[in-house]
Amino acid sequence: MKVEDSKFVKDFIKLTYDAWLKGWHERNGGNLSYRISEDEIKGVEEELDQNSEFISIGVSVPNLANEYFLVTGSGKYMRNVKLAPKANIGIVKIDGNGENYKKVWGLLNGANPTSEFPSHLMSHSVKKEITDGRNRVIYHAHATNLIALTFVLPLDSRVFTRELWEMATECPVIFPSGIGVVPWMVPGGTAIAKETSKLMREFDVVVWAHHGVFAAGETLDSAFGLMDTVEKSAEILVKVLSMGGKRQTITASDFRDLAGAFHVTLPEKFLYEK
Ligand code: 2HA
Ligand code: ZN
Repeated sequence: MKVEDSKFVKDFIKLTYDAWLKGWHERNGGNLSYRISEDEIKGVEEELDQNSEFISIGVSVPNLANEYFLVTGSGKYMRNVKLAPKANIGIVKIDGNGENYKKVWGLLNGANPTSEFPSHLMSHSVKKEITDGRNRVIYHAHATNLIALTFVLPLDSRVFTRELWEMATECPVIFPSGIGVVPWMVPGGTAIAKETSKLMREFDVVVWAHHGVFAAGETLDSAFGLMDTVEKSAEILVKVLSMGGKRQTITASDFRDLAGAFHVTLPEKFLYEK
């Protein structure tokens, strides 16, 4: 099968365009990676070029050895992926040590994987380990309202989680483990990759202060849906704060009732009395 005809590539492209329409991907902002399954890669094997050079990743991810990833290109625009997939996204293969990658499809004209590839791969590494391989997607967006909140709320996971849970009843059910927060750091490097992947042990959503958000998911739909839910909740909070703040809200004891009814575990550290 042609790479561009396979379902995982079509689903990946759909996410990039939906996300552009959301307004989260100005210029080359944001990036996406998908860990391809063995069956999916077998289906497109004939179109892969295994002869390219290995390039250093900059981080070590031994449990991703020999895995294939579909990834957006560095400097590429989400809005252009749909128009010219082969120039804007590509498939890379990790080497047997988890320290180098090579391009096997796409990323035409010398393009490289996203500048945030270290953060993507270190987060994939953690998520693969703790979900028994079920997690396949890491998605970074410049979600407007979440970024705005990082200028106003304390940069504390307990506060972000609790405030965003309060903004829509379904939130604690969609992200019961809460939201991690990384203080401002230089993007694109290994330090922010380490910090993000550490938080990915506990959370599926990690906010980068004054920059954006990382979301993890088993499918492209679930990662996008998670980003969409968290950003919607942030939008409501921005509106509420702009209207002078809450007059009433969902209480800690309401959340305990919700947890019982929906069979989710909500960590008590987020249900503090205010
Ligand atoms: O891809 O979003 O964080 C550009 C970025 C860097
Ligand atoms: Zn970014």
